[in-house]
Formats: sequence, C-alpha cells, structure tokens
Amino acid sequence: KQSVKLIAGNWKMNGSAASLAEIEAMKADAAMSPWQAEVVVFPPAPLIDRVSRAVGTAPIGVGAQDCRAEASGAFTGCVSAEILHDAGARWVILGHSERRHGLRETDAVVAAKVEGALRAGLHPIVCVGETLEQRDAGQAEAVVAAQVTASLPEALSGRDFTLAYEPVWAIGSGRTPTTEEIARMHAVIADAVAARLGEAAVARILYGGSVNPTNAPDILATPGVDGALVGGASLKAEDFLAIIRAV
Ligand code: G2H
Repeated sequence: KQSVKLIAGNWKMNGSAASLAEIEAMKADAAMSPWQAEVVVFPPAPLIDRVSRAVGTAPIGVGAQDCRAEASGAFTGCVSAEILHDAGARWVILGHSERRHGLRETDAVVAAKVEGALRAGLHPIVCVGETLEQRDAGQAEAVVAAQVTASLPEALSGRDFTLAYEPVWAIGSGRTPTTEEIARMHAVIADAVAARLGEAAVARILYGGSVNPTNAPDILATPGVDGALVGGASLKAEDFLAIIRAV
C-alpha cells in the first residue's frame, strides 16, 4: 500500500477559465515548500486540457469526473477514457453518488467504466457509500461491501487503484461520520477488496463528504484513511491548500 496520502479535489459542475487562477495559487504554494500529499484536481471535462497545460510540471495531477466505458462510437454527449487521456487526464472518478443516484448508474456500469479507464491508462477512483436510510436501517456496512464487490472488475487484480468512501448523507451537507465510524467502514472496505481481488490488491481508500480545513486533520489522521476526496472545499485554493497542508 502506498503510504503517501492522496488529496483529490472534485470540482463537480463548477469552474471556468477563471479557475486557472486557483491552479496558479496552488503552484505558487507547492513551489514555496513541498507538499506531503499527492494532489489531483478534477475539473469539468472541457477544462481538462487548459488545466493540464496550466499545471505544467507542477506536482498536481489532473483527472475527469466520469467517463463512458466504450473507447469510441456513436454515444452523443459522452466522453471516453481515451478522449480524456488525450486531453491530459491521468485519473478518473467513477461511480460518484451523484451519478449512481442522480443518473442511476449501477455497480455493473461502474465496473465497465473502470475497465475502460484501465484500458486507456487512467487511474480510477471508485466511489461507494450508503444513504441515510440504509445507515439508519443498520445496513451501511453490508451495502458498502456489496458495492465494492460489484463495482471492482477482475481487471483490477494487481493494479494500483483508489476507492473513496463517501456516505451519501455526508456529501455537501456539512455532516460527517465520527472518525470511529470512518475507521470501521474503511476496514470493511479493505476486507471487501481483499475478498474480491486477493490480499495483494493495492488500493488506497479515501474519505469523502464535507471534508473542510477544520475537520481534515482528524479525518486524515484516522486509521485506514489514505486521503480525502474533497468537493466544495476544493473550489477555493486557500481552503484546498489548507487541507493539503493538513497531511
Ligand atoms: C462528496 C464530496 C466530493 P463535498 O461528493 O466528492 O463533496 O466535499 O462537497 O461533500
């Protein structure tokens, strides 16, 4: 398992050419003193090329928030992992709950997209997480373990990949699980990965859902937490940098 923590900034459907100023601020910060974390930003697809160029040789990875499973074809409005790679992306978030729930993406669709990502040379971050209803019903661990099992294709065996535990009720809500709850769920996820892909699987497990500069130090110090997937707080360089510096 890689010991370097990963801080991922999911811009969601936010950002514009003006966001390149945030990249410049991040580059200036990284140049001042080296970050202890690996850092990746996930702008909307049309900005990937410009953000990649703006990053240049700075230690900031660039990724996409989704891709289609197929490499090319008659899929109006969709973008493949190959097209994203060509635009400069090296990472891709797959199965985010806003796609699973809002756009009815199933585990099988997510698994096919992971295969597409691997085919194109993108590093996948696969998201899993329970709803509040499922947590209240005592099903959180079973639901998340089942999502892990069904969302990870065999092709990930022996590959370096990332999972993100994002409880749906913690996303953009300002609420977070306790660090004990996070630690327990990350252990459940690690077990599910080992059961699915074997003990040699190399997965980093991020926590995501209302991570901010205030709660980041405790969350990032929680056993089993290999980094954070940050949404709202990744939009302002000042906040995102504070989270990076919390590692
Ligand atoms: C969860 C997270 C990033 P936020 O969706 O994926 O967003 O930090 O705004 O809760």
